[in-house]
Amino acid sequence: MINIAFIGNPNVGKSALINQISNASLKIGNWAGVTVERKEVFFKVGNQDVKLVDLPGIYSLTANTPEERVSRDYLLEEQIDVIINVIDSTALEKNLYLTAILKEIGKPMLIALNFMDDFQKLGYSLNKELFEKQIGIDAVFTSGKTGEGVDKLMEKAVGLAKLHKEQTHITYSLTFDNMLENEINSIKEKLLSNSEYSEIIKKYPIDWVAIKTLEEDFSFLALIKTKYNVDLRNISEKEKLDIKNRYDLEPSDAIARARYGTIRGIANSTLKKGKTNKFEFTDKLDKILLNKFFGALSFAVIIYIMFIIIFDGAAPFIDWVDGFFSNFIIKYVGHLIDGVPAWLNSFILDGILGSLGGVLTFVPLMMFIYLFMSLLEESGYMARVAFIMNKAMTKVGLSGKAFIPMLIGFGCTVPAIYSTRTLEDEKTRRLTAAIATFMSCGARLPVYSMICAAFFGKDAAIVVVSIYFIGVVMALLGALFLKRFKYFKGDNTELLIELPPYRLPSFKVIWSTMVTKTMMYVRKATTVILGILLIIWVFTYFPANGDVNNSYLAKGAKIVQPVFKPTGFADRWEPVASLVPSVIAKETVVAFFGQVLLNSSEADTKENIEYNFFGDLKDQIKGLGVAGIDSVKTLGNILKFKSGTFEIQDEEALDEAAGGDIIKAVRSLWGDDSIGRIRAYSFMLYVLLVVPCAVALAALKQEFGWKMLIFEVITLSIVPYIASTLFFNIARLFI
Ligand SMILES: Nc1nc2c(ncn2[C@@H]2O[C@H](COP(=O)(O)OP(=O)(O)OP(=O)(O)O)[C@@H](O)[C@H]2O)c(=O)[nH]1
Ligand SMILES: [Mg+2]
Repeated sequence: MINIAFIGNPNVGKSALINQISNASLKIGNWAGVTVERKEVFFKVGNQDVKLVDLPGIYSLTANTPEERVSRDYLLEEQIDVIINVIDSTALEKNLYLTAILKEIGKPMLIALNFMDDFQKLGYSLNKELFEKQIGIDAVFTSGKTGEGVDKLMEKAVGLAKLHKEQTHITYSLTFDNMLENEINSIKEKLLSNSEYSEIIKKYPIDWVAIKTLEEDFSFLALIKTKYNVDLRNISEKEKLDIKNRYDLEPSDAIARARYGTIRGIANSTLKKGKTNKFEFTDKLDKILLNKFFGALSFAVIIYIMFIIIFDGAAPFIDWVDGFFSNFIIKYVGHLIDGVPAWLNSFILDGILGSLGGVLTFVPLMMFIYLFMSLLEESGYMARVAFIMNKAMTKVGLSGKAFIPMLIGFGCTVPAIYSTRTLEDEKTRRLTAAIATFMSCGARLPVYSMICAAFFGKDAAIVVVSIYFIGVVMALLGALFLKRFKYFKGDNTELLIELPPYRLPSFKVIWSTMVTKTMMYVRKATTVILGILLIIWVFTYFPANGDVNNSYLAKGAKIVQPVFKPTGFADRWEPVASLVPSVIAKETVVAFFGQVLLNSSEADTKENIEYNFFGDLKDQIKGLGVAGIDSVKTLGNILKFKSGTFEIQDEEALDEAAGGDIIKAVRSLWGDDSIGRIRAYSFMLYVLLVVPCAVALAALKQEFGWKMLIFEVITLSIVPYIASTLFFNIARLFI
């Protein structure tokens, strides 16, 4: 097995390259800090097994944030056969600084000159032979977008690994000036002459150790102290003094300057830039999108359009899947198993198919969300959002950078929690993770969609947006509040964020991101969620043989029901019961309603059903086509500033609609209640603010420990209760 580590500055396409090489689906995005943890991909080059290791982007090996520490620790501590140093070839000079540092750690190394497509488009050219000679490392032009060059890159990497198989370190010529080199050599002699140091220089390349003592690299020296019980701090006193006297600079600055000098020399003699300015288009667009006034306005418009397209675009497909399940699959499976015992009939139709139908109905919605998240991420707008939100975020004691995890939270809370690793300060990270749970995650959206379609008809989109908005407001208020506590009050860091150039997202990337994430949703639906719901089914079927209202679950829920009464949604036991499985995954709420409320209602009308399998199949396919056309048609609504989400206006239309079974069933909860809408809204509010799913809790525990986990579970049990109760009791005064 050959171990290949991908190292480079943030946003240079490390993850994209690995995806191209191995068909993996690592997360990529056009901003700095997408990858925050180590990811390994196993692959074969010819018949050679290789391990590709994706790491967070870094600018140097001085680690300030947890994500940077991941890369640094991996580089220093793990057995790496080859480093592939990925470089944005359109920003060569800036990227080579890290290359210079990487040479010091003495591992076989290759350079991937990535972004070759942009490089060519901009009319740049590089004298590659001379470049390789001067830097002392082989380079291969690659593109993480088209995949060009990746085969050659891998071939070379494997060759290089085999060539240096037996060596622990290789020595590159480090091109500092004579004076610095002499000082480094003098420290090296000391390291060699004393046996106390022999273990250290066996593990770490001697050049690296010498340079680190000069630079007074705190974390490295501390590491040596704990690992070998050797204090290297004083070994280079004389040399440091010499350097200070000679350059009038701190040794670390003198070394940095020397590295820059060498790099500039290499870039000047080998690279020719084209006439076009890389940032021309970006600068123009940013004049509007980052403008003080238009920036916020365009952000609002973009988010608005995004939501409209998500809801309206997905609605016809949701209807179709719903109909496909109830009018086709359940119908024919029911027909097929006609005559089996009643409990088995219920197990298959309600337990399995009812639950699956419930979650899978919302697959189209998920696809649309993932599509838009990926567009936001790939275009380069994500980093801008941090910039635009900076002012608002500063008011609550955070920087705009903390808004990125929050925005990621709209997709899923789990990556949102991990992405706080890009923030410098531990307390700020805690605070950001704590409030990111208020950002409504994708799994909650089906719950709102279902409830809104059932109770809010035409106003569905605006109602859902209001829920999201409340989530954001709660997050900001939460920050204001939590900041008072020492546990959460971090340093108020300045916004230091790199704005990447805007890029036209590649269709392939967007598509495959959407497919990968949708498949993950489907897998979750057909495994974990289905499993939970089968257990739930047992409790809904027994002991009353299918009479849900007298089932164990109903009895249990009725016991706690009074506690939830003030929230308004607990006049029915079903919503209360649905909260139990939702702790594991939020999607279970919809599946639960599908299972409990639908509950083989067709049983008694069976005689009148006509069975014509191929005819029905044809209708279903036709229906899908119609859904596609309807979905495209909704695009017109954006221009008209009008939303037509789930346009089911009256009972009659509802009955005529092809699908809508689940929605109809949910309607039966409070459809006739004059304050039904308030109850429904209160329920959504509760789902928004309640404790996140089990996976997110595990992530919180892993990143921040038990204390944080307990804190979150307690507050997120109290907050939604209070919010729903307040809302319900105030809102009903106005009805
Ligand atoms: N045009 C073009 N775009 C690329 C290329 N390689 C990557 N990209 C895009 O550049 C952006 C950054 O790619 P990532 O793979 O996420 O970068 P990374 O180096 O892993 O970034 P971090 O994980 O943040 O350190 C994404 O939007 C990619 O689609 C390339 O060769 N050409
Ligand atoms: Mg990455």
